[in-house]
Amino acid sequence: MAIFSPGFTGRRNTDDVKLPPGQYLERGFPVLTAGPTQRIRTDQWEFSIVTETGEKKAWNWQGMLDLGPEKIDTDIHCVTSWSKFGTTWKGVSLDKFLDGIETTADYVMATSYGGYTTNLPLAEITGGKAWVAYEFDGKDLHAEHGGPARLLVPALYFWKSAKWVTSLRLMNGDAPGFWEQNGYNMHGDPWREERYWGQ
Ligand SMILES: Nc1nc2c(c(=O)[nH]1)N[C@H]1C(S)=C(S)[C@@H](COP(=O)(O)O)O[C@H]1N2
Ligand SMILES: [Mo]
Repeated sequence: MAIFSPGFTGRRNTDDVKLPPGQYLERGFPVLTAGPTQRIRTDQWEFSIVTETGEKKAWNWQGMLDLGPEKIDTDIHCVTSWSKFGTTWKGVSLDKFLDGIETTADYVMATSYGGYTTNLPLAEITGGKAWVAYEFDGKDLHAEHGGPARLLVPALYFWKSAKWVTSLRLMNGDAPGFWEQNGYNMHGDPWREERYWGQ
């Protein structure tokens, strides 16, 4: 049963419905990077998955494209409180990279060119929920935003979407990445407002 207080007039507009708690709507696309922008040429780019037993499977740029890209239309949410609606991307689902890889892991550590790391539950990046994205808004992804390719995990705060991603390491058990060692939440679900340690 719903309880309404006197004077309750409902939501102000549809934006509120799509905004996680504590977030505001951003029209621009802020750049947030710890450290320098990485500049990686697609002919030198590599993406790999390393299993918990040390087996490595790697793709070059063309190998990534050959897996079959798709278009993604999604909202994104940064822990610094901005959200952006209806962003459009092109990328390859992590399901396609993980297909055929034998693992009992339940977490992954994403690692980027430049050394940035972030940890994610495997369950949050499988089942059509995460991509290696290389186009934004119909154009090649700018280096500032993680081009030539970045992780895109829109169901979690955007620090989990590692820019210039180059590998996923499968792990039995969780371990903190860069921001997770510095006060950010191990999980980072914006709808549960998991911003920092202890939330
Ligand atoms: N490699 C790398 N990836 C990163 C970061 C970073 O500093 N280095 N910052 C994260 C954070 S905190 C955010 S909010 C988003 C910002 O992405 P944007 O600059 O494209 O908005 O990238 C995430 N991925
Ligand atoms: Mo962020």
